[in-house]
Amino acid sequence: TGQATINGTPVSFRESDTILEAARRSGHFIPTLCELADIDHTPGTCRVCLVEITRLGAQAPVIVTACNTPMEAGMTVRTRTSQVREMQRLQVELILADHDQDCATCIRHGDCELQDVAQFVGLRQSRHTRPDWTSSRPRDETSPAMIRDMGKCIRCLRCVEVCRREQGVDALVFTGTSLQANIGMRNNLSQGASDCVACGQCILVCPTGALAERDETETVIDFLDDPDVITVFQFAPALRVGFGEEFGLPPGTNVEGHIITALRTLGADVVLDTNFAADLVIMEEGHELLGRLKEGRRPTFTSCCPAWVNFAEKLYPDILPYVSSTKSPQQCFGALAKTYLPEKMGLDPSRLRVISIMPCTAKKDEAQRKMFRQKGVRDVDVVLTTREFARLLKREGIDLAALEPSGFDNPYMSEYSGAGAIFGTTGGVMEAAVRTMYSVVNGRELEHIEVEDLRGFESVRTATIDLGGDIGQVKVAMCHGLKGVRAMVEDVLAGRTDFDFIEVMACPGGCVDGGGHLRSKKHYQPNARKRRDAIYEIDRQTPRRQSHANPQVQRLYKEFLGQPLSHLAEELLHTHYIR
Ligand code: HC0
Ligand code: SF4
Repeated sequence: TGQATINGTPVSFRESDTILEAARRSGHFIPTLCELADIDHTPGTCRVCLVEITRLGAQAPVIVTACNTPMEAGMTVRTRTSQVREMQRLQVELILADHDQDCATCIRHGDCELQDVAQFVGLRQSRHTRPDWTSSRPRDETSPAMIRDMGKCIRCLRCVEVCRREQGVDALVFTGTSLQANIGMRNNLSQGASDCVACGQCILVCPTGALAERDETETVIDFLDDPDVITVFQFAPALRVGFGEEFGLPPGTNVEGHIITALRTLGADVVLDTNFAADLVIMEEGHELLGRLKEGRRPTFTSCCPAWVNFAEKLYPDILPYVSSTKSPQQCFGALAKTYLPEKMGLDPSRLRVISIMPCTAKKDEAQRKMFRQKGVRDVDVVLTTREFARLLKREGIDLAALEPSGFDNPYMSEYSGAGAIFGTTGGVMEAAVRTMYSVVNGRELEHIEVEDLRGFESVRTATIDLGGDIGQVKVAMCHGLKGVRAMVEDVLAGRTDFDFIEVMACPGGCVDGGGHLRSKKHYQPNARKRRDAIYEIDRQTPRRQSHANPQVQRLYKEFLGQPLSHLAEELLHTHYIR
């Protein structure tokens, strides 16, 4: 509610607006390295958002940082004067002087916000780089999922903000001063030993190559290249609705068919779907839950999100007895891919390598757990995040958008129901479970299978569902984002709740906004709504919408497992988490 001018154009602004906010809304770009839309950043940290302002009645202009200077009526703002550009260049030079500039080998090569800003301000020479630059800041490789390369860190503090305020884990801290200033793990621990749960949310906001997944694309190329190896690929429910963005397709485009073609182009031997295993998990977890309800054991927490399992193990081990014993879809898939699949297809299991593509960093960690091995052999051999898969395609010269989509052709582990598809968004596992449990209890299908009460974006949502029969009403909750999860766990441990079933996804939004998904340079969580709408659209388009109606799941039980919770099912598809 005021008037000012930016670059000679009149703009109106709201009372609380900073110069950055008003400029952005009126289409004037100002570079930022610490600020990122929708996170609560520490203003004035990177100091590249410099602008020239002349206040009403002032004699001369001054240079200020746009992110923490409020708009004033009658103010004149200029973002591109030669003095502004000169000062921004100096600022970027100073950041670069204390930054590992081995850009050609960096995981962010060609996709780095620091490079973008250096180009924007017109920096052509970096005068302060010493040829013998070595960082006193460590490279931490102790997490199975991620690498922290602190020589590349510019101390923008976005990661600290996200870990603390969005996730409530608070594993990251600012340490030291001056040239020793650094982002470290709390209590000076290594990442592996720290409270970090490998959710990867900090990676999504890092502007440089300082935080990244552990890159395993080389291993996948080795497998593809080895004539003795049979590669079996699975990809996650949420991958297909977020991956097209990297190749210029509109957010929310379903690129399932493109991904299948891309994998075949790479030379994959067998292309299958994690959605199939999501249906299977509903069969196992649904029956497990009904059993627990009859015994009066409550609540049961879902177990398919590995960052949540890490969180429970590290921070709230007392909650572990309440976590479902059913393995995640990724791990159920792996266990069957090394037993059922080779039996059916006549393959030598020792030659199989299972490769997952997941929008998740913690899935790397999950796949390495000792409990998810049979006779020492991993059920899932390697996990690529969405970002690594994009990198792999680019390395191999494959443009996803130019491919002709194709379909699955495997009769054992590729078909899925709408219930399996919606696992990729918060509330999806719950909705899928309700559809199947209702049918088990009543012997008929739920009339309105789209359960609106379970859909939404609030970090904790609750509902009461009538399952009928001898079960009756159940109270359910869905939490996403670890901050809400922490509050829920504390309530449960203190006996303040009466929930029967609680779905947990560590990442705010669920897998559609997973910490292994593509990064956006504009927002912390880009396109969440569109990805999620696309997932619900897949559900609507799928001929069968309940997990128990999946013909390949029915076949698996008939020809291999027997029934849900059978001895073999327990052996392959269940685990337990130890305090
Ligand atoms: Fe998810 Fe999953 S839904 S965790 O969010 O349950 O990553 O997409 O693959 O395993 O299915 C991620 C997504 C999966 C698993 C499934 C679950
Ligand atoms: Fe925090 Fe998650 Fe990053 Fe670990 S991975 S430091 S828990 S945001």
